[in-house]
Amino acid sequence: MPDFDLVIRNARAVTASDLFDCDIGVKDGRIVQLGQGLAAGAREIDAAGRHVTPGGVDAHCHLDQPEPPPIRMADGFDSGTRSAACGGTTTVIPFALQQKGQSLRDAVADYHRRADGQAHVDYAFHLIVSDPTPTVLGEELPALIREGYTSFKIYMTYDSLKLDDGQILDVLAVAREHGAMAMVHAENAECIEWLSRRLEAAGRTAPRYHAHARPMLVEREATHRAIALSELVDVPILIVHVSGQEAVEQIRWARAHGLHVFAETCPQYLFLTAEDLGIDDSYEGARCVCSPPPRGRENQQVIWRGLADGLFTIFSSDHAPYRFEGGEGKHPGGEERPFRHIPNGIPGLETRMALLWSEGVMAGRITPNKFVELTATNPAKAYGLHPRKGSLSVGADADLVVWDEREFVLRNTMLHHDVDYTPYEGMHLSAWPAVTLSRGEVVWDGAAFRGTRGAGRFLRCGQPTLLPRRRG
Ligand code: DUC
Ligand code: ZN
Ligand code: ZN
Repeated sequence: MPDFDLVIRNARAVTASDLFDCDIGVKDGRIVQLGQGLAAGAREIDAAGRHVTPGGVDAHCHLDQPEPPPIRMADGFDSGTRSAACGGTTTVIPFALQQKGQSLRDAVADYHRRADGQAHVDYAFHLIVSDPTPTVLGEELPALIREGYTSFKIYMTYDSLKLDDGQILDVLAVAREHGAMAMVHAENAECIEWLSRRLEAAGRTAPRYHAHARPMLVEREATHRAIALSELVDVPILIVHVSGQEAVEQIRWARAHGLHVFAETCPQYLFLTAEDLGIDDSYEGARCVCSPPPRGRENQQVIWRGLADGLFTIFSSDHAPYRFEGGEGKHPGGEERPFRHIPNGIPGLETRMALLWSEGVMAGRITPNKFVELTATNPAKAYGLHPRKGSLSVGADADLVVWDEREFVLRNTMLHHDVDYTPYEGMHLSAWPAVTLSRGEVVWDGAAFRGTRGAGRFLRCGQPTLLPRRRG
């Protein structure tokens, strides 16, 4: 009987702190030994000097969220987690979204129905709290936190989701009392509404005006306000999808004042600019309509610097998948619509890891350790999944990526989502996963998807471990 179900030989193992050569022994889906010259495994993969990292934890993605007809998200848990696996992501944390008037418990039950038996890799849920009634604040949210839904997103914009400042304070107080992580979408709703109406009145409705309706000022103001609200309640927050300089400055200010403000950014703020929404009134730019919008090119350097120097805690995709063609996505009802009515979001689950390994690690902008920290270890810690997830260590789940460092041109035809485009079409990349393992099983072999629908398990999250525990 072999000692291991699987041995990965000759790995250049990368963790958030170390880089070392070893064999990795796997049994019953977990890493059970790291060492040199391990005994035989029932299966063996020769990594021959290749980097091996923990599988990615994509802590911000939207799958199968209900939308007002005719809009429909292109990816559910089947295609979304298939594409995650092929891109080296082995844990996803999408959102269970509470509609206004809906109980939070019903929202969670609905998302479980959507995910049950569909996923190829493991998944947890963040909550989206859009209706913080006394029952939600006093009963449902505390109970759900205890049951393993330990993070929730709050929106400062979008009419159907946004909370006012008093509601945000109420929700943050629950996060403080019960040890949850509050994620904040920081954009000023009133400013966006005012600007959008003026743009529309002037006939400026092409996709590129989406960026004019959401300038960096609206993100800066809301980021500042979110920081102040969290300071008032004395609770950590995590600002999601930070897009550029002005929000970064607010977060640096908060950190310098000793506040526990964490930050996430996404590939669109490294690789897209406002020009991708269009330089004229063409509708092509609808593909890249997302919020906050991509900014001017100089902001890309600001985001790279923040990734390298520790300003950012997490690198997520904010995968929000809508097809460009047809009437269910970027052309609602089959038509070109004013920017306000274009569904917000771009696909990115499958490309997140390779974009950062290729343009971050291989291009010398960040270390391999920083890559692991941003894409796997920190998201697992922030959302209470560490060290089972996001870790290449004895006892962790054998969620691993063996990297293939070779040049190629990215095409949407290579991807496994159900979206008909990638915003990164034609990019020259120099890395892609050669193998992805989910709990020791090959789900991507470098050429084909090898997963099994339903093999992905639901994960209950513990308390965030990015900070030391509070006493009492
Ligand atoms: N912005 C969000 O806040 N969520 C989904 C996609 C987007 O662009
Ligand atoms: Zn958001
Ligand atoms: Zn989002």
